[in-house]
Amino acid sequence: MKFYQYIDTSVNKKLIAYESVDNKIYKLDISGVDNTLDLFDDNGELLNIEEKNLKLLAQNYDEFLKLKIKLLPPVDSPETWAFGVTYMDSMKERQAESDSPDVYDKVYNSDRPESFFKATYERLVPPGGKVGIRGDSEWNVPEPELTFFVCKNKIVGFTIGNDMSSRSIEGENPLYLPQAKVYDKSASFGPAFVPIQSIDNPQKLFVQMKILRNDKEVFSGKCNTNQMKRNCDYLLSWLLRHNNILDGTAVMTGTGIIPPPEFTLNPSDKIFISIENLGTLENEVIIV
Ligand code: DO4
Ligand code: MG
Repeated sequence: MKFYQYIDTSVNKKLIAYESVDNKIYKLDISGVDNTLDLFDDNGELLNIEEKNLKLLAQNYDEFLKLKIKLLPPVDSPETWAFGVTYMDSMKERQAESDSPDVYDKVYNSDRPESFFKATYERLVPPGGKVGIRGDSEWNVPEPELTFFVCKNKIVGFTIGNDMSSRSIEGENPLYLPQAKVYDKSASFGPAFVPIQSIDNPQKLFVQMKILRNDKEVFSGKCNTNQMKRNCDYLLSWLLRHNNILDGTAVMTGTGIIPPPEFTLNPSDKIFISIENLGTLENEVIIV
């Protein structure tokens, strides 16, 4: 089961689509449900979807994309937060790029994880939209990350996140992290909201990223969320400490795929991030 948010461009209306287990896509019509957050009751439990609420739109996701629609972020997340250095490979790569390698080793081995604020809703790039690389950064990468959603302080579902990052700015000085991570068009997630009930084990999901330049593959890499040092529940428990988390908040859980040091993104590159059972998030790159 998956949910999408989209604009029907023929009537300029925001709507919700529901993908059933047999991959058919339906328009969801429930009175009082205007966005995916309305699907949750006061305890953060998902409403029952009944056949009478569904109208067939497309036989599958590819057909859905061919309709007169524009995808939106699958949840109206008021805030997006992110964790870092949750995979051994991420720790090693940051050490290699930095003049201060010890901070990464320390955070990887501490109880307290690294978390940072990534984006407000207005700053999010929708699925299929253009993500940014900074005009003042020479070394830029996408970071493919399992992303969870929080409602009533618990994890209610998952999606695919792209934590766009400047390696040169962070590498120059770890205190520049907010500039390396938070700038125009630096965050995207989607395409679907997948309720937690539809995911057997979030700590055992295959993650893949490929990057195309002029239709040729210039990078491909993979990892599995079972390589995360800290699981999603652990990350959430730290995020909630002394910190009021709003319903619908999205949380990126760190990258396990890092392109080699000689790789940097170019404008017009196309990024494809796939996570098992969650779909594929596509973004093109522009300079901001
Ligand atoms: O320390 C930098 C942030 C790391 C990060 O975003 C990641 O590991 O995904
Ligand atoms: Mg990251």
